[in-house]
Amino acid sequence: MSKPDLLLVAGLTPRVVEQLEKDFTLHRYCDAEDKSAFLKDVPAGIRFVATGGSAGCTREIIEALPDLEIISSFGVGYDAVDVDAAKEHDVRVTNTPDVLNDCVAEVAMALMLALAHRLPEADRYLRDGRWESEGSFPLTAELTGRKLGIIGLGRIGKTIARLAQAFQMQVVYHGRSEQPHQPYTYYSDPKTMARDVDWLLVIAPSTPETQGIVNRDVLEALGPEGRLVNVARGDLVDEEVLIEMLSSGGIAGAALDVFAQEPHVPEALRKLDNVVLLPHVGSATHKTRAAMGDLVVRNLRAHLKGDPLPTPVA
Ligand code: 8YV
Repeated sequence: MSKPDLLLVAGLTPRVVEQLEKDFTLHRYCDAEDKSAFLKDVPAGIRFVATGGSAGCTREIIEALPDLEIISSFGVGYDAVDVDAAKEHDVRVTNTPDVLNDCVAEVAMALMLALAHRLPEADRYLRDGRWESEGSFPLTAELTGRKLGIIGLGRIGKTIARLAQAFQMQVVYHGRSEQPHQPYTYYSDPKTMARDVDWLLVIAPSTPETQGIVNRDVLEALGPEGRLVNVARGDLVDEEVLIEMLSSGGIAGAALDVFAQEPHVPEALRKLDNVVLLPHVGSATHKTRAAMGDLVVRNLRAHLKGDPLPTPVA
């Protein structure tokens, strides 16, 4: 029996591709130079799409595949999938939640530690021979006893909160609504929370409601002693205002894993000393990426067999 056709919208890991090839015939939209021409030429009757990262699974793609049944997306955030178009056409969408919680939470803590103790700068100081020529590195700050405000107390947010508590940080949060049975104080307004915390950490999904949530008002409320961490999506923070505030001392620093126009990171941000910048590596360990990839495949195979989907999006 011939294998069903699958459109590969994003270039996924070799491990995922290898597994998919066992059950599907892959059509590599991700590698096509002329995307529209490629879409016109794909075989009729494609029911499966695999995608991920920032590669958009757009309305154009969804509507070009009238028999499409499922989009399996690599990553917990599925903002690059046009979910409205999928819904309209009865296409199911899956993502890869939970398996990345610990990894992203570790990276969030690593970013906070790196920024507080100025670790990348201290490393450069030593390598540049300045310890020998200029003496001790300047004194820094620590996390212990500080107050952390989390925007987005979802699965990853809760994991970060638990790690932060181990550092004796006081955790508070903002989200769409107050969650019952959480030990952390809830703020309905991000600006009020920003005023009250030392660290503001963003780990909410990118939706029309959260885009630009960290705006000038919130950053001004965070203030000259406050630090921002973003491990969610670049579009939750007004990047231009952030650069302005970091440059003028309006806030003390920022640690960022995500940016507005990835992989482009503004030169003005790269020049600053009071930032720690990572190339979107929150989930980028062998173990976590393998688990995420396996979930992409499990969702597609479940759909193929008519079994319940392991991780459909709400
Ligand atoms: C990945 C992510 O880096 O899960 C997410 O939403 O942003 C990250 O884990 C992303 O999916 C890239 O493939």
